Amino acid sequence: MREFNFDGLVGPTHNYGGLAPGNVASTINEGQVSNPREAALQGLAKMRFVHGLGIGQGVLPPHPRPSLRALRTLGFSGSDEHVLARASREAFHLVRLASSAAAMWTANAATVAPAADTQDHKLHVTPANLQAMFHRAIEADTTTKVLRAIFADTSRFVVHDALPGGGQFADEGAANHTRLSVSGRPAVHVFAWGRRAWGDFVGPKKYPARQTLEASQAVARLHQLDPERTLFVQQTAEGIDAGAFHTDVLAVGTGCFMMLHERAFNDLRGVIVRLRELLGDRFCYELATEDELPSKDAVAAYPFNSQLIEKDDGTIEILAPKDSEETPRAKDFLERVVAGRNPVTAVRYLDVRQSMHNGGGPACLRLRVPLEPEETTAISARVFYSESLAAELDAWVHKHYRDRLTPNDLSDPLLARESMTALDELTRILRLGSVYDFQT
Ligand code: SUG
Repeated sequence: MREFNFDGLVGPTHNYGGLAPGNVASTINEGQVSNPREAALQGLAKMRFVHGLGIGQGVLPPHPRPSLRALRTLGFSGSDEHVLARASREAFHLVRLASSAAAMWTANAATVAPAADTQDHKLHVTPANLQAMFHRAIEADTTTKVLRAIFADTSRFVVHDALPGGGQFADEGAANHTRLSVSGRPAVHVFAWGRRAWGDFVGPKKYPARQTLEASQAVARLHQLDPERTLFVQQTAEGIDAGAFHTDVLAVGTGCFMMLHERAFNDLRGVIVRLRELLGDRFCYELATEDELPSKDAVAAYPFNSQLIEKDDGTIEILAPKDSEETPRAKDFLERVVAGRNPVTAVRYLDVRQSMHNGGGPACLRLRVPLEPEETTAISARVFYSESLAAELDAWVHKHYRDRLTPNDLSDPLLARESMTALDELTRILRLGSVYDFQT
């Protein structure tokens, strides 16, 4: 089995809408001028880098934005130009919501369980409903279509419907899920949640908790995971209130290793003890205390939103955002991890600043999909990274993307048209067929 990181290509409307309360970067950077071309190229550079390390790399396409379909469902009608003009005049904030390129953070696209872990030995994927926020909830339909176009072989893959609506089943996908494994033992799945729909809990006071326990439990059931090896842990209220809206802001894990902040989970000691029981002594972790690395710095610099790159020899390299290199406490922590008794041998820093300014680091930008060799060959869409695909995507970005976008530009009907033209062409490059509403 080999893990593929499916990165989201940043869309042509990438902008700073200030749309996500509880996501500090999104709030701070509201209204800034964005550079969609640079954002997309930073994403492609990350894919090239990871692929160069010998790691499986895939790509997921952006969604049509502004979503004229979303605006139509809200009562704006007529031609595309009419819809956009009237919505801009009467309810510009809805245009902003319908224009977010947030589908780029594919850690929120879905939760995945590899065939090795499921009862029916198929790979299970549940697209996230992203109920917590409108600008993200509109992703689920297209995500489902795209994932079904890629994981089309129903003898091997099950792409479920997103969980049904209602805030009780709010699901944010893999950003709240970690799969851990050591050779010789079945894997363990850790699902984290921020609130529960039924039953008491102590939640955050300042910012919203997005994922519900009930959603996590439903995904685990759909994926036919072994209940004995599935943990449901609560994100701390303090962590969410510090800006850790998803678990992957304060914790990351792969194989036998986890790197986490003490404000990641409630009952942290209990969680560690249970992981040791299930995974044995080879499980190891590095923990940052609030003293060593204040959660404020962790949220600003995203050291836990690193990708952990597992090499064939079992060693791990940390792929951290450049912002962590520039934040002394975050950098010191990462260097301590490299020096520690664990499989980590190096940290490398990457510039994904366009994404970071909206609260999305390296780990947010990718969906992990562990695939068997036969599963890889069963996928006919051209979504696996190669130098020739990268060169085409690079040229495609240069051809279609603007290098400057202000909030007011979102009302420009030409931008909507450019975005549709670009995405239509992209589905041909990626051999996805028709997956967008404007194509049907
Ligand atoms: O849902 N930002 C995204 C960032 C998602 C990061 N993903 C993970 N942690 N896995 C969010 O908060 C901001 C959009 C704006 O403000 O324009 C936004 O939606």
